[in-house]
Order: sequence, then structure tokens, then C-alpha cells
Amino acid sequence: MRCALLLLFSLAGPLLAQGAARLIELKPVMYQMMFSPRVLTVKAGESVELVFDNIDVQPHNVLICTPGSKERVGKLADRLAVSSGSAHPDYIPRCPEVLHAMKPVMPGKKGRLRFVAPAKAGDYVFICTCPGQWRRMNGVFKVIPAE
Ligand SMILES: [Cu+2]
Repeated sequence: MRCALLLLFSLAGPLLAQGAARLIELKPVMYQMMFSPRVLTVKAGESVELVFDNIDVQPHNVLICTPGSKERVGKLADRLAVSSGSAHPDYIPRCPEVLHAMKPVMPGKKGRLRFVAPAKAGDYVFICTCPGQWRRMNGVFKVIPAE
């Protein structure tokens, strides 16, 4: 009996978590160093599950950052890439502008990131900070007011 209950809970947990989250699918454009789509829209405060399907031939990561911070975060990542070699292989700057980050996803793999969207509406940004890519590989993470 106890085993059956445990089994029930272990099955229900992930199902409940998935049911509550808005699923967002993101891909790179092959050889183009760009994301598709380039605009992602969520409601303020909602649970989000971002799935990144890396159909490209090189690794990419995904960072969700505060409005207007693309350049600052990108430049910090460039510095990481130059200064630390393999010490920071995820190229994710530790700074307040980075709200959520998915580590680099290898070619042919999928990455998942679960988080709660910002409570404040606005045009946030998402970028890939693998070396030299953020200038092209970016998009708008649009947070609209919850009804
Ligand atoms: Cu990339």
C-alpha cells in the first residue's frame, strides 16, 4: 500500500508540474547564429517551461535577461570566454541582469529550463552567450501583463 502511494506521488508530481507551465519551444536557425522564433511571449508571473531543441551543428545556451541588458551581459560573457578558458565552460556571467540561464546544449540535444516569468511586464531579452554569438543570437522575451 505504501509503495503504491509513493508510486502515485512520484508519477503525479512531474505531470502536475508540466500541466501548470506554459511550454515554449525555441530552436536555432541552422548555420545562421540566430534563434527561431525571435520573439517569445509570456504572461507576467506565469510558470514557463522553455525547451531548446538544438538542431544546429554547434553548442548554444539561452539566457533570459532584464530589459535593455543585452549588450552588458554579452560583453561580460565575451570577457569570460577570453579570461577563463575552460574554467567557465557555460559562458554564463554571474550578474543581476541574468535572470535565468540554460547551460550550453550540445548539437542534436534538447535543453529544458523551468522558471517563473517576471512579475513586471516589459521587453526582456534572451541571448546565447557562447563566444561571439550574442550580437546575432538574441531575441525579445516579451512579458505581457497578466489579466
Ligand atoms: Cu549560440
